[in-house]
Amino acid sequence: MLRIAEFISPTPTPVWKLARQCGVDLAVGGLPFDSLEANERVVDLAPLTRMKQAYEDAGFTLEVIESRPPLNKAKRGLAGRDEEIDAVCTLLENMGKLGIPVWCYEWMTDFNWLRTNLATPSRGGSVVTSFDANDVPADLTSNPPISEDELWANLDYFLRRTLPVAERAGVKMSMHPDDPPITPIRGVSRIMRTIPNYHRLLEMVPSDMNTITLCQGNFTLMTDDLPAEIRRFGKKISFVHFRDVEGVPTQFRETWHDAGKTDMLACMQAYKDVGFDGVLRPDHVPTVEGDSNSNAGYSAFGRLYAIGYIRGLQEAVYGTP
Ligand SMILES: [Mn+2]
Repeated sequence: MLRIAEFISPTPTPVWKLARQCGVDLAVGGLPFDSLEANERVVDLAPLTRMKQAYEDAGFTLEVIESRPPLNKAKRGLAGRDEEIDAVCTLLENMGKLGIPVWCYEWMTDFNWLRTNLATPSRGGSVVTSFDANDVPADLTSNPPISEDELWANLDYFLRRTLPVAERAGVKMSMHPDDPPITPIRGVSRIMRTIPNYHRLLEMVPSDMNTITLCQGNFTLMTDDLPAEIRRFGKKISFVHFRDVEGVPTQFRETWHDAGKTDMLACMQAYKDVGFDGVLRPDHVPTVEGDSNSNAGYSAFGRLYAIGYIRGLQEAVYGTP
């Protein structure tokens, strides 16, 4: 069954109450970077246990961890990558012990999601994030270029070490797409940016734990028929980011959930048709009147509209509970 979750940061914010007030009691969590005691790492069992307990004390079940320990050496194939991969293996083992079923990771080297404007005007004076390839800073990274072939080889190496651990732990590794889905950016190649590349990921190391995060904002820039692609990926989808955009991969802006290029109702129907069994969370939201844009895409009030809109789609497709 599709279930609605929210991103709940490990350190309490007003969203901890707002989400519950909207009827959301499933958390997509981070890692306990801000609550470590001496000699602890974020992948260790004790801080993960405390984090999970804090979510539960607030009424949330922790369904997904959507944060990563350092992985750039692994992505670049540098000395020290085995230590980074060992840390991921420890994380997966501990998630298994704690019954947290999905780890959302990504293969974006050097920098994560990238926008060139964090306050682009949207409906009624709200603001959204946007990207224009012409505006990417020249000094985005000081690292040398890296090729797509290298990224594939390093990903293969990573998956062959981690997926057997994930299988023993019963934790699904869920690959989030590159955002924006273009390559290269200032010499840094990106590979998780097309639908054929995603099928290559799934085929290179076959495993029930080798799964994907269907982040609609990125996937809808890879196709004009997202519902059809959702049906093709089917059971390989373990986690959904629900959001929308308008534009093309090199030049786009995010939109309100009801105002982008994608047929969101048809997507919801596709998840039902493939028997998606996992959590879906609103991804980036507009920043609205009276709210802060200091964490663009993750403002509190914008999520209320998103949750309500998604709940409506869910009831339209799945029926009222
Ligand atoms: Mn996403």
